[in-house]
Amino acid sequence: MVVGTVLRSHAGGSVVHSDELGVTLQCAARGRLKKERISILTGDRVELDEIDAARATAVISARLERQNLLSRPPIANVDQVIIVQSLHQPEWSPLLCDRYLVHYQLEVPSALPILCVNKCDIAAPDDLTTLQKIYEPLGYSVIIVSAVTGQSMQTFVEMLTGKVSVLAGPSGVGKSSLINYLDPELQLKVGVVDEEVQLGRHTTTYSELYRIRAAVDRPSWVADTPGFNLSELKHPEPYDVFFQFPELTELYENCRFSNCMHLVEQDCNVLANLDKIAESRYQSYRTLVTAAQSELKLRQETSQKEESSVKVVGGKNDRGVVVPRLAGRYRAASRRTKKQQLSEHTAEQTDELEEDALDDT
Ligand SMILES: Nc1nc2c(ncn2[C@@H]2O[C@H](COP(=O)(O)OP(=O)(O)O)[C@@H](O)[C@H]2O)c(=O)[nH]1
Ligand SMILES: [Mg+2]
Ligand SMILES: [Zn+2]
Repeated sequence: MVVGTVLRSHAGGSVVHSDELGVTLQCAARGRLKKERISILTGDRVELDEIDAARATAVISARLERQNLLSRPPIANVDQVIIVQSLHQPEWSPLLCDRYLVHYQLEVPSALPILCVNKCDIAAPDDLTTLQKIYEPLGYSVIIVSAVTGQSMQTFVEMLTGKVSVLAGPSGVGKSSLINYLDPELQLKVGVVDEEVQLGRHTTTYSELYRIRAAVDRPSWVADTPGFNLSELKHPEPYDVFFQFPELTELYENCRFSNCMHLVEQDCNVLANLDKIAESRYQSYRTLVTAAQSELKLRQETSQKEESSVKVVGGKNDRGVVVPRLAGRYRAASRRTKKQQLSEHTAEQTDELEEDALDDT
């Protein structure tokens, strides 16, 4: 049985590379796979049949189990995510960097992302050191490179060797340039706005694995991704945000309240140790967890609204008929609603009182 890695995939078929045979083949998926709705995506490991070496074609007969799957763009079996940043052009944003870290830690929990700071040719060495001092003690590898001067590119290649890596990060930080540096023949488009609709093969709008020729001893693959804005990402659950901050998770066990979110709570061990946490990191945590909380609240409110927009009448045990509820202005407020409104009002007052009590201490 020959197994290969899908380098790119679209409706017309997939391009699959087999390390064993040392060939890249144009492949169609067996009809059965389509019928069973088994998708074939970039990064998938697949079994090959009917290999025709002369015509460089084969048939995909099965998809192996996925280790993980990135959501945007869809790429399967990612060994590591490299978060590319720059200090200038575009300006460094600690919040954006931390948001990327949270996102990809949740998507690929098996390996901490690597932080790659590109464009070191236009950054002050002191500023780069500051970044290293923030992130390295937290367990992240920080690599400082330049796709223009080639600084530390050999170390970069070593980090990619033998792995499937994905470069992620905001538009303009030099992801495509880094891949081009590794293999100038690829000629990925650089300096274009990713959001623009682009046609053609080597653009970042759909995902493709590229072989890193500079890594000679073991097959190594890298994928480019389009940049995205903070607003485009779905917020994770508040606790999920928290658990992506290693410097906070080592402190929470000594917080007084088990549901402490480490924002305003009394006897919070995180707040008591703020001097040991980088200010920008705690700020990122605050911003991200607060956004996650409000989004959660909004979601809960919306789902309640959806649920209550219909009701079941006439009979029990699924025999009833689902009918839309009348809009508010067509019906009188029930006694229950009135009572609820009253108790909500009181609850708000209690919240305010509690907040006042916290302020006082
Ligand atoms: N000074 C400097 N400019 C770079 C470097 N890498 C890329 N650039 C420039 O940054 C711009 C965006 O690069 P690109 O690779 O398209 O970024 P991407 O959107 O992350 O793929 C282009 O104009 C590149 O020439 C670098 O290391 N130093
Ligand atoms: Mg690009
Ligand atoms: Zn706490």
